[in-house]
Amino acid sequence: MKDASPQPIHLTDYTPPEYLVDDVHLTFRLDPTATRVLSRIALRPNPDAVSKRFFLHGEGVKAISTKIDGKDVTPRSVEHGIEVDAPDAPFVWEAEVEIDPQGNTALEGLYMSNGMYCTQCEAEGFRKITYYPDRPDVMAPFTVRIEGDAPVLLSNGNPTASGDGWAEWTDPWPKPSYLFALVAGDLIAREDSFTTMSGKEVDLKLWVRPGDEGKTAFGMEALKKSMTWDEEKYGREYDLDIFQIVAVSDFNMGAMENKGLNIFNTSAVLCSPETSTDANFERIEAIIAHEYFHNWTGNRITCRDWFQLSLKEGLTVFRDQSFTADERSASVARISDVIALRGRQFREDNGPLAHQVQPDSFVEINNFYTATIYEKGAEIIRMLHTLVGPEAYRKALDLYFERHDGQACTIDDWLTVFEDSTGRDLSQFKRWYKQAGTPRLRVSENWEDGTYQLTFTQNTPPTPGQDGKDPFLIPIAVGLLGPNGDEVRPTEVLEMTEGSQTFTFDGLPAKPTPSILRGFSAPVILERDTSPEERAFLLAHDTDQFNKWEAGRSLAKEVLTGLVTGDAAPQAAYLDALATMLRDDHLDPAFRALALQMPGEDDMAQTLADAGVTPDPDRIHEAAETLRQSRAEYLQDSLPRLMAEMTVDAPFEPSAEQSGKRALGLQLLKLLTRLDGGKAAQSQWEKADNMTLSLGALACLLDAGKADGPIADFREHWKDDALVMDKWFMLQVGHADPANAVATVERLTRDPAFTMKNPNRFRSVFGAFAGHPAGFHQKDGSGYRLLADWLIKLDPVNPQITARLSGAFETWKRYDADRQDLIKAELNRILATDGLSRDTTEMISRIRGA
Ligand code: 0A1
Ligand code: ZN
Repeated sequence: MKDASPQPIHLTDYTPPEYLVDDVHLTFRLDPTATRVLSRIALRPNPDAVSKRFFLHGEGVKAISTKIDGKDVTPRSVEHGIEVDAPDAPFVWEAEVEIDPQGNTALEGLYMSNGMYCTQCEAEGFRKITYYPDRPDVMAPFTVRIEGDAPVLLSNGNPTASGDGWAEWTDPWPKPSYLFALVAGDLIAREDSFTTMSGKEVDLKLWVRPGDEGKTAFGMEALKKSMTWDEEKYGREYDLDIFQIVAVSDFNMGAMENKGLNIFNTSAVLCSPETSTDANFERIEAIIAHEYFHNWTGNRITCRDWFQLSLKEGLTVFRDQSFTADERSASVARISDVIALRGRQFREDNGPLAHQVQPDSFVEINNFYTATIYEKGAEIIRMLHTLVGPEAYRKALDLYFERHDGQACTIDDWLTVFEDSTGRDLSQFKRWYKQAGTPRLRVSENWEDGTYQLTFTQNTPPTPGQDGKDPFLIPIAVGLLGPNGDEVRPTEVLEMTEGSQTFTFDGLPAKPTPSILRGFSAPVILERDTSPEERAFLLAHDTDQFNKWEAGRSLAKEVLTGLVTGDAAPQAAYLDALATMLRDDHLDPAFRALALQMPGEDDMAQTLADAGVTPDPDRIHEAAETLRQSRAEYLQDSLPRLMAEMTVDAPFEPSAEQSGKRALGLQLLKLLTRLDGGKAAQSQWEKADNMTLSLGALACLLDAGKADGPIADFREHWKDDALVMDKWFMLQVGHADPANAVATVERLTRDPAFTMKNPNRFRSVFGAFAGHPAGFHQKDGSGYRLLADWLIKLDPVNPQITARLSGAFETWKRYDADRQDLIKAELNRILATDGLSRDTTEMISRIRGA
């Protein structure tokens, strides 16, 4: 519902809860349109409270009865809930309310997906289930009784009793309401077990809809690996008798870490070689790890309030990234993480949605599940890890768990733990949480009489509401290479604390070539005037895999910039360096695949904008096409041999090794398609026995304009598999010729399999459209109009997804005045929509600016 002017909430307004909860009993009498929720909650006044007001959140719930200590009471309706006169002593609150799961299309609270009941309570969904102090600093043990005719009835914790048509679950660990979960439906489980480090047996169950059992094996293995890893690397043991995962088709996000009962978007857990790509497998493994790791970083220690969101998310992303690095190739994982960081977080930090990792205020918390909170938050933890070193990091984490187990904490608590355990003063480091924007780090060098100096200057551009910024503490990992390519100084971490600072290296026989910001040791933009020869040298010799890749990437961007701004043909030196790298069979194929991957068109648009050039999406697209063609022609002779080397003969495994070969093989196939018009792709399409290779071949056939038959066959073959159909939609949008992109999207929205109600399906079309800059940024504004039309239609159905996808417009200030006018008109049209949700109102207003 439209709030006239949604009011922000401020971090500084935090006050402790007036009442604490000792115990929660819930009974659910399930019914698709009229579920009854009975609650019995034991409360007591909080001695630390500053007021005595008894307030309970509650939104869209119909009260049937409300009682205090057994006596009827009449609550007063206030914003977001109710107020009641309550004793200044412990008491029991009881309520019976009615809710409508079927009518809940926002997928927040209790809703129905594919005939099953499920919940999503983070951040503020519990208040749509019943009256409750729905804030993360109120933690309580829950007992839940579910009554319903579904064969499977689940909630958090351990099963404590059941009978015909009912089941009871008890979660002994005090938790905030956002971690509550309930699932009921016709489900079947893959079952397994895990013995923890202290010898306790834990039942593991992965619940799916009948028919999906064949897609659960990998997820279960990933879960067991995650449990082992958390014991080995962080000393964290699981703490209930059972751990369950449920796959749900309609879900706004990837997954949710509800205590003992994680709920997953089907796309984030279900996979099989026939239906899923290597990238799907890798993402699933990471998400399962992420949600499992939340059991300690999020659940046992949670957030005091939502301004502390990155306390659990940044840390848990860092943990899942470390897990992936350990399970797969560390350097490949790091490069992939940085590509994602730049693509999403740098983009956010550069535009109207830039915000602090710890914001000072927000309107709708759902709009703050962002790349900044998650990915930049993880970068901050990584810098801390770099600065203190792995042993001190582990000691600090031990102290964190010991000191704060069972508490709802702040980012300050976290930093204090590090200060206490390492003796370091982290007050300057804290600026990473409080200052938004991506620092630009300029570097210059000086070589004189055997002394080498690097001078760094940092500068962070203004972001909305924050003009001047103080210098950050930046860990800069540097190594030096000698003229023959040998490493003359191994990696050393320089700690930059000033706005401008010089570091000196003595005793070098010759002027070295620096390798700066190794491993991407800080989330900054490094600016350095350097020659293509030097970058080619680093691409050939750097021992740091990240910087080796980075050298190739910056060369490619330079070539693209030349093509966009001046028609300069790609230099042979660049192509030669690329070819040498590609043929180097000491290099992991996964690394080579990443090194061959083109810089994204959105990334190029930002790079040009940073250099003061107004980006033209069509020209960028054409430049990328030209570069691809040059690469294909230059590498022509190497392609057959390399492709043969990348063939996997063994049965499909989603391992790092096999997936690396397939990734490089597909990059090569793309090049070959430009030369053979799709012949090789057609043959791969016919032979492929796994989704990675079929989808890769189909993408090439689309590029070659030879996909009509295969697209129809694919649809027919996979029409009953929603996750594969999502790929079918996404691929056609992503590979549409820019001039046809709008028409392609329009056609796909008329496909009978398109629906607005399923977030995965909607995103597969409109997320892909927003991710295709040359298709979206039509000069006549038709792309903007189309997206705005659909956002307006989606908003009343699902405000969260609408708000999230409005981020497609966040880069609008980069573009020319005509495009800006067209976008602004669409932003205004969306904002003028009657009844626009608070989520979308906030996002579009922030994007548009004052
Ligand atoms: N905490 C989950 C992500 C999540 C966040 C919000 C949601 O609804 C608004 C749902 C899930 C995670 O980090 O995985
Ligand atoms: Zn998370």
